[in-house]
Amino acid sequence: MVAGISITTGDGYRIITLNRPEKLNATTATMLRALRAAFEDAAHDRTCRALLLTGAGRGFCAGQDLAAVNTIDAASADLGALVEELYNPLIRLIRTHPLPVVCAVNGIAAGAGANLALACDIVLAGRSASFVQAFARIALIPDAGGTWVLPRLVGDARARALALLAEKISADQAAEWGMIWRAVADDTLMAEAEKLTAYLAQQPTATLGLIKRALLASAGNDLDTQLALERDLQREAGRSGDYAEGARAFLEKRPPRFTGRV
Ligand code: LHQ
Repeated sequence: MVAGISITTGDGYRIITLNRPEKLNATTATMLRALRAAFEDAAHDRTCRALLLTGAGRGFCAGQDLAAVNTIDAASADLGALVEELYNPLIRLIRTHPLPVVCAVNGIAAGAGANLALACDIVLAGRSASFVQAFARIALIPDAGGTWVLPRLVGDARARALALLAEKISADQAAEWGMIWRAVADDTLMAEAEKLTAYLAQQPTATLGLIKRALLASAGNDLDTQLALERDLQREAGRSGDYAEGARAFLEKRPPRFTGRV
């Protein structure tokens, strides 16, 4: 374990666990730096083809550790600097990460903890987990990408109510609204999340990275720009050994053996 996170390795994937359970994995600067290093390191490991993010204990992440920020002299505390240094690079890194990132939300995901989960590619949550945009309760605005991702996931009306009321919603409600991929039984969460991550690790992961790029760009592109991007990325995908293997395996009626390289 390093600085509040732990990393374990599976067959072709890594599990990154927020590991400060006594504080519901509330994030400190050292933890956020370690988290960023873990994502960066995985991007450079050719044997790692998928990532799983989860939390230890009864919570996923309660957001920023409020005891670690200056609440006594709020006027002199620059929370913008904290966001810029610790959260923004991490959210950018996950969204642009070349590997698929699964998140297993094992309990409460609050504030920046909720938005950290929502930055991941495929989010599963245990039925007893919940999500709360807790920021307004302490007179802050949703950060860690919350104001960007929420309206895109659940639509403007729900995003507004979630952010302004700071009401907790259940995993089932989050799944019903399309905020997350699926809510599953608590006792099967980790097994299901790991199975999904192991599956992704055997897929054409370089192409999955291109899919992530296209989806991210679509948020700011008009149709013509997006069609041009699809053309360029499809050209890249079509030159990969994995495409040749995928098409060959289909024609030979056998399962493909992907390498995850372009
Ligand atoms: C905590 C925290 C926490 C410290 C639980 N900090 N200790 C903010 C500022 C700066 C710049 C960047 O951006 C941000 C972004 C943000 O994330 S702001 C939003 C921060 N998060 C929150 O406001 C949530 C605060 N936590 C809660 O409302 C509750 O703890 C929830 C609803 C998450 C869980 O409630 P319970 O299940 O009743 O657990 P608990 O409250 O008893 O918490 C367990 C322990 O964890 C407790 O410590 P203790 O020593 O008393 O046992 C809490 O103090 C501690 N903890 N969240 N964010």
